[in-house]
Amino acid sequence: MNKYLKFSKEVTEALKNNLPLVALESTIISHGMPYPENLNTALMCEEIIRKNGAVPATIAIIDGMMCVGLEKDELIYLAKEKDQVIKTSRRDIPYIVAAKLNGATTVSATMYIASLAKIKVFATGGIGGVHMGASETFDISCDLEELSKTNVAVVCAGAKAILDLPKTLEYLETKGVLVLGYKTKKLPAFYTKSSSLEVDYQVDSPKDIANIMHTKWDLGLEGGILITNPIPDEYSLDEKKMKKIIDNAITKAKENNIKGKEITPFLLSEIKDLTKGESLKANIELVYNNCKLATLVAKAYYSNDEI
Ligand code: PSU
Ligand code: MN
Repeated sequence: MNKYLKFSKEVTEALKNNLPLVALESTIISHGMPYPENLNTALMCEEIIRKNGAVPATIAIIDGMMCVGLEKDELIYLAKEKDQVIKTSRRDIPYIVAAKLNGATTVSATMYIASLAKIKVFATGGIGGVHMGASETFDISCDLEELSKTNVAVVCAGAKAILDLPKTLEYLETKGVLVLGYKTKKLPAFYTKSSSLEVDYQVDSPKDIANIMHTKWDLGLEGGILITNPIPDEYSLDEKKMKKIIDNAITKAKENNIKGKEITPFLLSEIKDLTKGESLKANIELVYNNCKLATLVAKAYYSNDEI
């Protein structure tokens, strides 16, 4: 057992009894949403997973331990003390662990830690990707690299519309990452349920997704699978209106010289203000929707395992 890993009681029990687990990230708690919505969302995500028959494993680094499954006081800490919690991607892990610091894990770090714990399914909001202007800035999220090498299926609502979506899809293709659309052929764009871009394949049931996962890893094809799940119709925001707002937020980020890991949290918070909280509501709902699908996929994957 990895000496830097720590499992919660609930996750320990689940691993012992071979129950389906769903990983959750923590950057979305500390750096993706304001308090108290972040805490309520984190708790509700766990509840949705339990209610639908799997066990939630929220992942973060606390006092240098890579925690798989968090206690309520740890969630409260991540939600409230965001200034003391470092946004942690793959490259940050050794520093945060060695210095015994606290880290909220992004998609890349969460995938990596989930894979150490043998968790195969992970629910999030949107993955990081190729940023607008990347040909100049080189800003490409390491989430995409992680997807190419770590064996975890990630359920998301597509890539955030703050990103360059065509380039993000091209990058995923280069890296051999399979992109599936749940009940859709169009790539969902986070706040909006679709975009003009197409995913590789449409899949219509959790069982089909689980079969593809088993097949990929049985074949020895390393890496993750991206399952894109559109935001439910009733919460989907208007594409044209969002484009304007996102453009304004990106302009403001440039004017303020926001760079590197600060960009995504800055844009999310700007967009929330510009939409008077509408984007936050959409963000919360799409995460819930992803938790539900991830749970069904985890159940299908584990039941297939036993055959
Ligand atoms: N999706 C959200 N909210 C978030 C993020 C994604 O709805 O806060 C976070 C994820 O943790 C993702 C990270 O891995 O943003 C990407 O950051 P960057 O663009 O700096 O790689
Ligand atoms: Mn970046």
